Amino acid sequence: MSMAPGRRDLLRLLTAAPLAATALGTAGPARAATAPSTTALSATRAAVPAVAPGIEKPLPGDVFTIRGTNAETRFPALSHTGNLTPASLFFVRNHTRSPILDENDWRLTVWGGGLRGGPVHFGYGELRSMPSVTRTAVIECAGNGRSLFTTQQGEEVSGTSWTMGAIGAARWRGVRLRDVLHRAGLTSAAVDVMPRGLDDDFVTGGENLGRVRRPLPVAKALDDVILAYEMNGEPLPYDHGFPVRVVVPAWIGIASVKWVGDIEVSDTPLASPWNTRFYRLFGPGHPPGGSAPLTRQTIKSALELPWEERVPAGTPLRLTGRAWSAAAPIRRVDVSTDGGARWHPARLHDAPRRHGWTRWSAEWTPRSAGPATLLSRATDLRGNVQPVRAAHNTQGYLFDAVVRHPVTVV
Ligand SMILES: Nc1nc2c(c(=O)[nH]1)N[C@H]1C(S)=C(S)[C@@H](COP(=O)(O)O)O[C@H]1N2
Ligand SMILES: [Mo]
Repeated sequence: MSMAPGRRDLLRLLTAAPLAATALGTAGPARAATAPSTTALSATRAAVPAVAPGIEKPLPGDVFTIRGTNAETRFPALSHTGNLTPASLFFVRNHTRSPILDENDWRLTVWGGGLRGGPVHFGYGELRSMPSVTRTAVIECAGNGRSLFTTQQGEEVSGTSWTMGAIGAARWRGVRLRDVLHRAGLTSAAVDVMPRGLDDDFVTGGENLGRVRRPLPVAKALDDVILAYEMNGEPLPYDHGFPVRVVVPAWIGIASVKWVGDIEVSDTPLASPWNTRFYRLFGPGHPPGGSAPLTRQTIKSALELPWEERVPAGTPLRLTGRAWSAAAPIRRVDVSTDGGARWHPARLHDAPRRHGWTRWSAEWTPRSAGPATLLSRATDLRGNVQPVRAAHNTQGYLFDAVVRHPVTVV
């Protein structure tokens, strides 16, 4: 089912010639040799394209911070965007590298003991001809905000040092996973389904964990999950799962498997390293074997302002940002410009909505020169409010605390 490496590299050359250099493991002359600083955001930054091994799309330095095989969206870059994140600004989280697949060679195999028979195959054209749905959903990494466990709470965590930009919102079009499962002969005995990506095996610490895959309970699979082939009205870009990815609304990003090649449907519970070792809460305060596998994302808000921005005293400033919650639409956002002593309601620019984010703004005239700390605190319609502190866990998942954003008034 997967293509031989030679063929894949050839396709890569043919379809993405100017960007193929990283895929072949050589430094291409057209690409910058060094990535920009991966430290805190800074107001002065050249728009130098950076290189992340295995990412196909351009990664301008004023839009992305490269973190290993991943690219984080700089929050200030979102201030020019609306409710949807253009694919060119959407963060990329790759365990290995983006495979370049050909939709004509691609097919989806659905198999396992939870089906009447099988395996059953679906071609790209076949999926495209099935009834489609379009829905807005954010994809947000479970580790979004992870670095703040350390910088804000003084706690040690492992994993990619995201700030707040491992998130994007898009309009996804595709078929309901439910329809595909029913066509494949789903039985009432099925308990878990496990989509698996066609990207390379993930090798960590010398151990091969196989291809990215994570079980999904049948109840969620039959609810609102889609097999998406379009993002914001265009075919999926290579980096975001072309030709087809899973989109699991409200759940942590790992559930939304990119480049899906097969889906196991099982009548017994399934396991993979992505629901046993990773994506549970470990550490003091959590059960010895870790919490239950993580499902839903949490609540957050962030300013579209460079970290440690210098702002002039006496000049009115419009602070803008975004807030989002996987549990319910955002009801309010409060802002403090004095380190959390006094709070004022921000103005919301989007009607309360499920599965998207809410833009907000607040006016501020900085008074006295010196360091200041800006905070925003989101509340959703279920009454979830961002706490002062996020619950520590060794892998730094589900950071939800109010972010303390440093600026200097000059
Ligand atoms: N096949 C495959 N699917 C994957 C991943 C991956 O590395 N391989 N990364 C996951 C993780 S951890 C996240 S957060 C999201 C990121 O989606 P994006 O790169 O489109 O933003 O994809 C998920 N799906
Ligand atoms: Mo992730």
